[in-house]
Amino acid sequence: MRPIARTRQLLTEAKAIAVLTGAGVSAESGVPTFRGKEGLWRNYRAEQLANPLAFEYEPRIVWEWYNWRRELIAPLTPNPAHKALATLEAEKESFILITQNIDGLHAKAGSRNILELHGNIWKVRCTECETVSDNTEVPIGILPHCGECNGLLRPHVVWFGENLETDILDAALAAAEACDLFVVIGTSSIVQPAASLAQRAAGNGAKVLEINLEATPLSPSADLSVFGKAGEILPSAMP
Ligand code: BV8
Ligand code: ZN
Repeated sequence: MRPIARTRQLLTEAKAIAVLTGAGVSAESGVPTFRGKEGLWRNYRAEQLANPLAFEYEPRIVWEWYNWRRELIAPLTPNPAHKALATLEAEKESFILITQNIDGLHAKAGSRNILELHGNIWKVRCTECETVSDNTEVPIGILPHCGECNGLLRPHVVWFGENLETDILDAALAAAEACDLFVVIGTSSIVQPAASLAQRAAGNGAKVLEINLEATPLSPSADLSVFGKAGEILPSAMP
């Protein structure tokens, strides 16, 4: 059976769907991916800036990077892949969207049941009193401070070497175990623990469907890998 028809069959037959998305699902909206050539900023790699030590020693550079990303992302809109996932959620009795992305485009597209594994670029957290608040300023002041205690604010995202929020990770693990179809879209399946969710689902009897521009370490074990643009494949494979 042709890959798109097989994809449609899997999405139709599944009772409980869990989806994991990565930067590739926002690529067609204009958001640069991490490991693509445009993933560089002033010759830094994401791993060099998205880490607590960089923020401790160079908070100004880290905030400049996030500011650059906020200014780039603010005018962007959801693409057909985001919209197809919001439609699928409305149609399926059980659906959960787990995303590694921090751009907020899934919510903008109308998705509701979302787990943001790595946080959200439009939220900030006080490094002193831990208060989390929405902050959609574009541009944001380079060293923003807390209105409550004047502590230095940081992006409310998970950096390399930092643990994910326990309740969010637990919910993602539970979703992977409970689903009968786990769909992995637009991720290089390298970053842990997100990259282990598909195996967790397969270990509990779920089928694994991958939609990605290129092969990844997940591809050999997936039940089906469909290679191409998520914004083209998903809308054409809707139930
Ligand atoms: C943790 C938020 C426990 C910030 C991100 C050594 C020391 C310390 C840690 C580690 C270590 N070795 C391993 C680790 C663990 C580490 C890790 O996994 N490292 C990797 C690099 C090996 N993980 C962690 O540190 C995690 N925490 O493990 O805690 C711990 C504690 C202490 C010490 C050890 C362990 C925290 C990970 C979260 C990091 N934060 N982002 C920010 O965004 O600023 S990760 C970042 O990568 C983004 O969230 C991104 O989503 C994520 C994954 O990248 P992808 O989404 O997959 O993007 P990528 O560009 O890679 O791929 C895009 C794909 O899409 C490509 O395949 C492309 O072909 C495809 N594509 C492109 N266009 C399209 C498309 N597909 C379809 N359609 C298209 N149009
Ligand atoms: Zn504070």
